[in-house]
Amino acid sequence: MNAPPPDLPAPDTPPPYVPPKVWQGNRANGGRFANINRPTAGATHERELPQGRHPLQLYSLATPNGVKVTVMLEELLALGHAGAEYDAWPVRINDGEQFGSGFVAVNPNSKIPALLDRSTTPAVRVFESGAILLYLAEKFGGALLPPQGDARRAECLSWLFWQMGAAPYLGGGFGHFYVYAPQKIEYAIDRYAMEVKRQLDVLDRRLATSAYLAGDDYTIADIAVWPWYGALAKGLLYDAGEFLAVHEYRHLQRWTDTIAQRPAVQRGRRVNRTWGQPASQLHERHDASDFDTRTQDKLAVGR
Ligand SMILES: N[C@@H](CCC(=O)N[C@@H](CS)C(=O)NCC(=O)O)C(=O)O
Repeated sequence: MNAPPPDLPAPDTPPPYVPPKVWQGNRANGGRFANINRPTAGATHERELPQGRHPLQLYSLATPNGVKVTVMLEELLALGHAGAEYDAWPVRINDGEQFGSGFVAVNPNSKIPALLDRSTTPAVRVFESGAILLYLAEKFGGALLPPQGDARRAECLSWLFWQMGAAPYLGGGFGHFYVYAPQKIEYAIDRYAMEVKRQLDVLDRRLATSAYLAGDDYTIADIAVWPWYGALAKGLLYDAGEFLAVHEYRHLQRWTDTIAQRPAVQRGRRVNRTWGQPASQLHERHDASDFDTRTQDKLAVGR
């Protein structure tokens, strides 16, 4: 068979996309989250949020962004801050629950996690996981945050904000094009794989000279970075461990393993988790005893 002449595209090459003058959107683009993605903000339906008995109400899901906050709350409780007791409610983002009026009132950006602190009047809403970590650290006497005026605080906040800026390249960039996009686009996968490898190297070099990101102590910077880059380092995100050769980042591996052993981390990972092993799923958390009695495996026995 003759090869096509060099100036014609191969038969299975889609025609090049020419953007129109004004973007219209194409809801049937086949992407994984096409049913919840939309170009406008605000509520799509009326729905009140549930409220429990504790001052802190968390509306979340056990994605990397959600896990940051449940780990933080479990760490605060482990440090003896009884005021950090919380009710955690799952928000099923694949079903569009983040667009309910109650949720939008707590987070106008319609993304988990969102926190409502009812210990003050009026109640305080906090959204964006980094802001929630900082809010909780300050609320509980500077827990897991180096003191004001100490150079380690600047280092901690630098890594905290690094995570906020970096992770969208990992999730929205690499993860999206490597796993979720309807077609594998070499240009996009290459671009974001390169950036994610660079980020892994940034972390690895820092952790070669420092036990934790801000120095000798575990802080909110580690709590923010671990759910994303620790999971990636263990091949748990996007099934991309081999593709990104994550085993090469050995200081990152050491840090990831150390943090994974913390009991508060092991508890926090299970809160608002609605997939995976039944024993790893605690859909709602209202009390410390729920870890022993209300995971999905335990509830199944009682049914
Ligand atoms: N920068 C935000 C990102 C939050 C975020 O992207 N949350 C995702 C889940 S991990 C979400 O709620 N997605 C639902 C949507 O985009 O509609 C944060 O750190 O809190």
